[in-house]
Amino acid sequence: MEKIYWNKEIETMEHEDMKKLQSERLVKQVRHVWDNVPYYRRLMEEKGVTPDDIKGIEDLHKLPFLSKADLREGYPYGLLAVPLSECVRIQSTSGTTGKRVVAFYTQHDIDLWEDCCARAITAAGGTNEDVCQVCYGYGLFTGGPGLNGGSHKVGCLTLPMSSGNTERQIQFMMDLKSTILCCTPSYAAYIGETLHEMGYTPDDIHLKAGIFGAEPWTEEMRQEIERLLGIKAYDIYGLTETSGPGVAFECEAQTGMHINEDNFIAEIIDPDTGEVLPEGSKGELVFTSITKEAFPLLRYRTRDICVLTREKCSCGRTLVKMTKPMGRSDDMLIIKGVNVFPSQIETVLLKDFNATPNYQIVVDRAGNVDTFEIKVEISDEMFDDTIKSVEQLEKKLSADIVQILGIRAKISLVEPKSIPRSEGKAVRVIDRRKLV
Ligand code: DLL
Repeated sequence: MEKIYWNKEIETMEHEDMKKLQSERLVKQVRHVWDNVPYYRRLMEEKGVTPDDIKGIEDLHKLPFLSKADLREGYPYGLLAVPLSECVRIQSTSGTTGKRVVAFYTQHDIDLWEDCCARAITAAGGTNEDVCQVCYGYGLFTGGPGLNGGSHKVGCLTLPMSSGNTERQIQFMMDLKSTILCCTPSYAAYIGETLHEMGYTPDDIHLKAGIFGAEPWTEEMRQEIERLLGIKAYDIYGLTETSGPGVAFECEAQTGMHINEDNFIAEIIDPDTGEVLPEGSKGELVFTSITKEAFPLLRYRTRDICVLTREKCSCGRTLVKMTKPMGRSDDMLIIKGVNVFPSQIETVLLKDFNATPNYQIVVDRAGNVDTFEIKVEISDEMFDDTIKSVEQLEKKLSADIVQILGIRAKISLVEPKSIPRSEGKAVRVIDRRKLV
């Protein structure tokens, strides 16, 4: 029989038992950071909490939050909780918005992380019969190393491709009969596009599933990738700070991602007040890592906005599910004084195009006034259409943007293939104002 869980006991554990396990681990973890990380001890003292106050998960809310700013302040060794001699690896964020965050791992931490990724691969139907092509970046980025490790654990034949050289990716995919593809959703779409351009169809490849994450993607994009590659596309979530991909993963139901609660306690808070919100509310996701040794995080504010649900899942897993992140509390652009989330723009594009086209939001400043442009790539068919119909589309998009955002954007419909494709995370927003 096909194996559908990597760790059945954990993945289908009764919620009450899971809470007990989390409580035990939390108590131990709090003691560990108090004893070994002066930075944490100071934060806890400032909040008037000691390890004796934390008797279980019900006391979690007493602990201080940790943010990216703390990690930057502590850079590079300030939050390390074990001697360097016990660490075997670092990984790091791309550092596009400031100083890099460096995360440390003991061998035990690597094992747990790879185990989380193995759960994701198994949930996507992966077994030791599979050929798993990993096209996330390798190196400091966690995508490649994480899925690579998970794929080894499952026993798949692993192709450590990293990203780039798309035609070669497709050649390998055909020659080695890859069955599982791991990369960012934007790169998956690009691989699909290239496959068709090379004159092939999904019947020419052997892929059955893809595990895509590291950036926001919509249901429509899922359908598009599934169509282009003839696969089932599964979401995977994680962040460098909490180890990397595999904090949460999607199952066959494809209705949100199960959080690996034996390793991470999830909370949803109001991003403005820090208040913990009841289950089912939309808010900022906060994680406490209860099994990591080298770089444990207590109540780490991810800035990702989502909803948690405990509704029964058809796959049988009892692990809480998170929705796709709906934006980031720090992703918000303020253009001409108006709050704008890139996801709002994507919603308009979806409606007017029936699929998410390639697009880029460009914000700049002329004198003291913000300029706001949305570049949208049109398809080959539309490019051949009359100028009049293109103008009509431009007008419609412009009107819909005003309706949703309340401000006007310059809409530029651009030629097919003129917006650079991404082999890693797609760059959707170019805010030139920050460079000044
Ligand atoms: O992106 C880890 C990862 C690698 C996840 C491969 C999945 C697959 P960072 O570079 O530190 O780590 O970026 C973390 O990316 O806070 C989210 O905002 C975003 N993100 C990650 N996964 C998803 C997803 C990796 N499935 C940040 N959907 C997170 C939406 C995601 N956003």
